[in-house]
Amino acid sequence: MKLDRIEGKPDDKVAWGSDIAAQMLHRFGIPFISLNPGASYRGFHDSLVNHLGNENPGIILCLHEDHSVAIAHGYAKATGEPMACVLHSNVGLLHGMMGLFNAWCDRMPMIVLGATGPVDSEKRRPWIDWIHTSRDQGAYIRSIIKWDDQPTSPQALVESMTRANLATRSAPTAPVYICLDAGFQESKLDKEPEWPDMNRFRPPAPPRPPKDAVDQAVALLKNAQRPVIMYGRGSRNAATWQPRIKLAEQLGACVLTDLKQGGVFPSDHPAHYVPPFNVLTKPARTLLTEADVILALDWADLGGALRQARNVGKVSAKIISCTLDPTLHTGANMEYQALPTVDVLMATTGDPVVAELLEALGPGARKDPWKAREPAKAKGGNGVAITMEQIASTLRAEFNDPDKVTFCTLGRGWPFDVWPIENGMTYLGKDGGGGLGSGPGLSVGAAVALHDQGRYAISMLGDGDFCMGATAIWTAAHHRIPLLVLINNNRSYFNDELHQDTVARTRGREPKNRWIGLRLENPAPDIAKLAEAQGAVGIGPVTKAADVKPALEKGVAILKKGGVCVIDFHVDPPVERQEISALGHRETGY
Ligand SMILES: Cc1ncc(C[n+]2csc(CCOP(=O)(O)OP(=O)(O)O)c2C)c(N)n1
Ligand SMILES: [Mg+2]
Repeated sequence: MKLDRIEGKPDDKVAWGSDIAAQMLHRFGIPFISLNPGASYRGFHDSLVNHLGNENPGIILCLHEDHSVAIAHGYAKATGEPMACVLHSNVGLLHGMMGLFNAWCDRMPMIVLGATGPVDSEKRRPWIDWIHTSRDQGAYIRSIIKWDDQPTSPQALVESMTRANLATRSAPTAPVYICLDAGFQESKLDKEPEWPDMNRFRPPAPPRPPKDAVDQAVALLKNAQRPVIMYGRGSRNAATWQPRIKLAEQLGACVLTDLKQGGVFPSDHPAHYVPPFNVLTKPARTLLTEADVILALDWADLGGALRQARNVGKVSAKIISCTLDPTLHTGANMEYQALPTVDVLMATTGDPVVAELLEALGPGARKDPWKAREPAKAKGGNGVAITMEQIASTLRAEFNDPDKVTFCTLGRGWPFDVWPIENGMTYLGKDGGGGLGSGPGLSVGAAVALHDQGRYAISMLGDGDFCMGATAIWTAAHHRIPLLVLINNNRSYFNDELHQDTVARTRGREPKNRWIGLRLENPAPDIAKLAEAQGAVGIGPVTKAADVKPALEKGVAILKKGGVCVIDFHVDPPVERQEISALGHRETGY
C-alpha cells in the first residue's frame, strides 16, 4: 500500500486549531483517514499533511464520500477497530449518509470528522461559505450515529474527541461524528491544550453476564435435548473462535449463523446445520420449531428469526439471548427489529457469554449435534454456462493456503459447501444497512486492513452493486491496495425481478414483464472497462465455463503481486432462483 509523500519536513508545532484534531487522531492510533477534499476543512487537511506529515493517519483519497465511509466501514469489519473519515460540510455529509447508515446498522466503529462554517458569519466568504454552513449539522445524521459534537474551544475539542474515541470503541460500537468549525480550525492557538493520557481513557470491556442469568442459562442448557445456538455478531479474533466450537460440541447443539455478519463458526462443522443465510431457509425455520432451548448470541434480528420460524410451526423452546443493542435504540429507525420473546436476557455481547457459559458448564465430553446437518444439494452445471460453484472451486485451486483468503463481502449465492468459512477472517459479512453501492468501498476498506497481514482480499459483488460504487476501485489502484473483485453479473437488478414477479402474480398480472426497468442490458455496462478506467486490471466479460480458469489464474496472479483486478463473470441466476415466485417470497415472510 502506498500513501502520498510530503515535500520537506512536517511542522510538528501544534499552532492552529485544526492541528489539535489531527493530533488527537494520531494519539488514538488511527492509521488511516479516508476523504474527498473540501474547503470547509482546508485547515484540518493542512494539519493532516503539513503537521502530521500524512502519516498516522495517512490520507486515503476517495472519489465519492460514500466510499470514504464504506472504506472506514470495511476496515472496521476486518479489524474491529475504527478508522477515520472526513465529510466536507453539509454536501459531503449528505453524500456519505448512505454509507453511514450501513455502518450504523452494522454497528461498526468509526470516527467521522465533519466541518461547517465559519460559524462566525463575519468570517464567511460570500455565497459558498454561507450555503455550506448549517445551524446544527449533526442533525442530518443524529439518528444514525452514536454520538456527535461541535466543540468551540481547543480544550473542548480535546475532550470531545476523547469522548468520541471512547464511545465508538465501546460496545455496542457505532460511528461518531465531530463537526469542526471552519473558523476555529483556522484560528491561531495561544498555547497547546492539555493532552489526555490515553491510558486513562480506554474503552471498557463488554460486561460479564450476571451470575444468576448464567446459572439460569446453564440449568436450561444442561437439560436441553435439542439445543440450538444462533451465533450472531462476534469478534474476528482467533481467541474467540475455538470457545464457540467448544460450547456447541459440549452441548451437542445445532448451530445457525447469519450471512449478514462476518463468519463466527466453521460452516463445515457437523454442528453447522445449514449454510449461513440471509433469510432463514426452510430447514433452519423447522429446526427452530424443533428446538427445546435456543441460545441466541447477539443475533441481529432474533425477533424476525422467530417470526420466520413461526411460519412453519410453533416455537416452544426456552429462549436465552444476549445483546447490548437496545442501548442504541431510539425511535428514529426500526433497525432494532421485531421484539423477541426471551426467557433469560443478558445485557452483553456474545463472546463473554460463551466464555462464562463454558466456565460454568465445566469440562464435558464432546457430543454430536442432535440433528445431522442438511446435506448440500448437488448443483452440477451444464459445462457451458458459468456457475458460482465453478468459480469458487477454480478460485480455491489457485491457492496453496486458501485459509489466508478473506472474502471482504459476498453477493448472493456463494457456495459455502465448496468454500467454507474456516476461520474468523474467511468472511467479513454484508453491508449492514442494505444500501447498494457499498460493496466496492467495503472491499477496499477491508483490503486496506489486510494488506500487511499476509491475507488475500477478495470480494464477490453483484453487477448493480459494483456499478453504483465502481469508482472506489480507483482508490485501491491509486494507493496500491491489493484486491481481487469478482462480479456475479446477471445483467440485472435481479433481486427486484423477484419482487416484480411477486407483485404481478399477486395481482393476477403478467410476471413475464418483471424485467422491465430492471435489466442492465443493451448494452450491459462493460465492467472490465469500468475497472480499467480506474487503473485496475479488468478482465471480461467472461461468458463461458471454459474461460473461467484462465481468468482466475490471471486475476489471482495480479492479486498475489499486490495489484488490483476486477473479473466480470456473466453468471445466470440459478434455476431455482429464476423460478422463485410469489410463493417463494411469501414462504419466507418477505
Ligand atoms: C441505495 C439502494 N438503492 C436501491 C436498492 C434496492 N435494491 C436492493 S437489491 C437491488 C439489486 C442489486 O443488484 P445486484 O447488485 O446486481 O444484485 P442481484 O440482485 O442482481 O444479485 C436493488 C436495486 C438498495 N437496496 N439500495
Ligand atoms: Mg445483478
